[in-house]
Amino acid sequence: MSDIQQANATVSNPVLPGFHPDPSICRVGEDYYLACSSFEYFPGVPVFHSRDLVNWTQIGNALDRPSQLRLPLDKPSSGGIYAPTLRHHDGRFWLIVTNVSADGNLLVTATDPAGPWSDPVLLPGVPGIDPDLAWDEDGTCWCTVAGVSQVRLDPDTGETFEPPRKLWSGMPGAKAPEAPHLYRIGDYWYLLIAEGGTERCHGVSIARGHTPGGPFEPCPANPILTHRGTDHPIQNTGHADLVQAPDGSWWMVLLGVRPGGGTPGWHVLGRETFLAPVTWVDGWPVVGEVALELPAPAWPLVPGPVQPGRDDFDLSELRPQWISVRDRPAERCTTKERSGWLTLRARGASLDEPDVIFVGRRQQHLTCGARTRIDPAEGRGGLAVRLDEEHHYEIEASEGEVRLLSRIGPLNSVVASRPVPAGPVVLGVRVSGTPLRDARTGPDVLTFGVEEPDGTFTELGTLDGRYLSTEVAGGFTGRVIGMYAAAGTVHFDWFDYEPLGP
Ligand code: 6LW
Repeated sequence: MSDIQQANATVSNPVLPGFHPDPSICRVGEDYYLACSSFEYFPGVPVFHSRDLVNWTQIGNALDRPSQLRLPLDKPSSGGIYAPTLRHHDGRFWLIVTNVSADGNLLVTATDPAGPWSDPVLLPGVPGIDPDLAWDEDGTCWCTVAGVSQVRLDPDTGETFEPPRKLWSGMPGAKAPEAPHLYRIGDYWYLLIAEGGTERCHGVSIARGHTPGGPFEPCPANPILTHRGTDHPIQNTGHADLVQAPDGSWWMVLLGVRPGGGTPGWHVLGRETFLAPVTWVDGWPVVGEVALELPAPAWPLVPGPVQPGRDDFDLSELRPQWISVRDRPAERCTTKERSGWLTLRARGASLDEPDVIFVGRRQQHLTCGARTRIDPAEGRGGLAVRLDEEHHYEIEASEGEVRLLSRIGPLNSVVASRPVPAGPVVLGVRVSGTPLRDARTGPDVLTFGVEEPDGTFTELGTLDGRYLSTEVAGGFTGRVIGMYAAAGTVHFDWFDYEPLGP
């Protein structure tokens, strides 16, 4: 690319679309690594790699063994894993995170961020959520958590050296001072936090001091980032982390949402990871616009490997983007039983159950399609769009019949059904935008159907997408589209995901 082309080029935000909240980033040489929250899903804490801050490839999940990630069945969705901090120190990657459903704060390490990551060191002396790790010049490790408070700890053993001590906590009276990250930059220690809560009032503020424990002087321009009270297409901006590029420029990764429809606006993809440029004025960071299109960075872009739209299930292990609800027992979920197929063996009897056998991937685009070819000869299962146990739509096949099912809060419905010939059948869902009719127009619609042998798509029904949004369902996640078993054993030949827009 010539310099002129590069100067005029833009790149798209979010850089990690779909349910990828609470991003934490670090750089090692020319390589960037980023980790996100994962809540009730197993494996947990997706880890990504990039060479340019724009193109990200998932290289693994930090918590991918049951010994690292306990997600008990009696703990609700949107529990589990909250807000990691990822750092590189002393030749190792360090990831500190909270499991609100089981173990509290814990720390894992790896020499290769693609894994394997260690078994967890538990941190009973670290209170609360959103733990951060920072090391000072003499090697002391400082752990700062939401609230905002701080303890010194030994990251190898998890031992803490004092009771938590309260620090600067943002604007007095503001809700939810959280997501602290502490950095040594130039002459100061900077304490970056989120405040206002992860909803429409979310924002980012910063303070600085001469020692990692403060006292801290707040930035006169706080909040340094917020979209509260604006009609910006990206809302809820907050929970940020800073990184410096090799050329000396600074960048912020943060979470935001893209609400759709009328009032109050519904976001369906969860909280996504956005990128923004940062400059420094008078020793304070100034955040550039968090826009859907950003001026491209000043270096050549390095797209990662092309992600195939179709998974043929021809590998012995599932690719890292596939996630399950709470656990994934090998005897119930395997590509080793029928070559080139994913086999799911039912446990929970439907997606209403916390122990449903489900394998899905994040919906990453506002408009998209997904299809799968299922063989239901020995059971019943299908293709689902899941927000949580109480909010999901699915098209379900059993031998000779296909049904469209919806669960919205306490209401379960069979929306439609039709006979199908015996044998494997292709199930599909298309997510489309809706023209704004009036203030009550929802964000999108989901059309489910069956693909005929000649490739035509026969619709079974279209459902309003608002019921699979965070504003309706609550919680911290976003839509996940995938395959599940409801009875007996079902086999899936392939799964296609196709973006149809941003
Ligand atoms: C996370 C907190 C937040 O712990 O939401 O937006 C919580 N920020 O920092 C769950 O993601």
